[in-house]
Amino acid sequence: MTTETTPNPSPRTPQRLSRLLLTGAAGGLGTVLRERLRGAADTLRLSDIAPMAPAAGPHEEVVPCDLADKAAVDALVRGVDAIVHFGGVSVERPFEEILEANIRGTFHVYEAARRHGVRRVVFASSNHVIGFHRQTERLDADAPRRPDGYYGLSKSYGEDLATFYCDRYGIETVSIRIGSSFPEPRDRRMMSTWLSYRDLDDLVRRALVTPGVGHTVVYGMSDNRDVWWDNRKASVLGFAPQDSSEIFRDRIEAQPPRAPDDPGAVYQGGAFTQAGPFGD
Ligand code: NAI
Ligand code: 15L
Repeated sequence: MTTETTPNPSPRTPQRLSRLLLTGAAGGLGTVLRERLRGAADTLRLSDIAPMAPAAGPHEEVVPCDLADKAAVDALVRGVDAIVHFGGVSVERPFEEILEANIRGTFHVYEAARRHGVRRVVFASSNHVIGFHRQTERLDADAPRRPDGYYGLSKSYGEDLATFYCDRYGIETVSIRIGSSFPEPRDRRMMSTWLSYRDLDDLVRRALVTPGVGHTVVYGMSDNRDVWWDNRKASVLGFAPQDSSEIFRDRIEAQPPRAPDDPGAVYQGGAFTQAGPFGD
């Protein structure tokens, strides 16, 4: 169910937003988007539980918030037109940590969106929603999910929240199943999963303004040579990545080869499939 229609279609998202909320703004991708989304809205509201540097500049406001705090998230969302939800635990961790930041946190974001009439969310989902699929498989957005840990499960739940809030309240979401978004790929697996910052920026902007997305799931990857994911079901976004991991191939292939049974060579989610258990 990629592009689900909603019984109560939302009004078109305006091309220029008055106030845009970015959660996770102090993180790796938040820092990138803070810079790149400048100008996408009159005011960018930046939020994180971690300290933000630099402090708010022109057309920015900083609102510290723990996503696990429902009342605080409600106040955070008041007055915004759209939400780019990138905050949360971004790696595999014990369930209790994931529960607070990602599961409760994303629920709080959608509840606040409902209460304050926000019509559009861009959700940082992850390839770890489908991480236990093998690298020999080709997946589109309707492929069965195979989360590779508590983290992947939390992103899968986030996608389900997006579907529910679309069907029930007409809040539209683009869930971006981000592959690996770093300055450059770090290993052979990331040659397939890499998403450049330029392509991430383009995808987030499209996700914010494309009308009629319902709940669309899109894989966040650049135009890499060997990919596992098919984005045709997200064609409404018109996303055509500009970058490719190919320019890094020589450097990556100079790394020692992986054993054939190394999870990084077997599963789409790579080493995440082997994280934990925690606290035994
Ligand atoms: P990151 O870990 O650098 O940033 C996440 C931010 O969320 C951090 O600044 C952290 O302080 C904040 N955060 C954590 N718990 C919080 C809480 N309870 N309340 C408020 N803020 C909280 O991660 P990164 O790489 O910037 O990823 C951003 C988003 O994109 C995450 O949701 C991650 O799961 C997702 N993603 C990233 C990928 C990547 O390749 N970088 C791949 C797939 C998904
Ligand atoms: C993710 O979901 C993580 O947030 C990021 O740190 C990377 O590990 C990425 O997936 C990946 O799979 O490479």
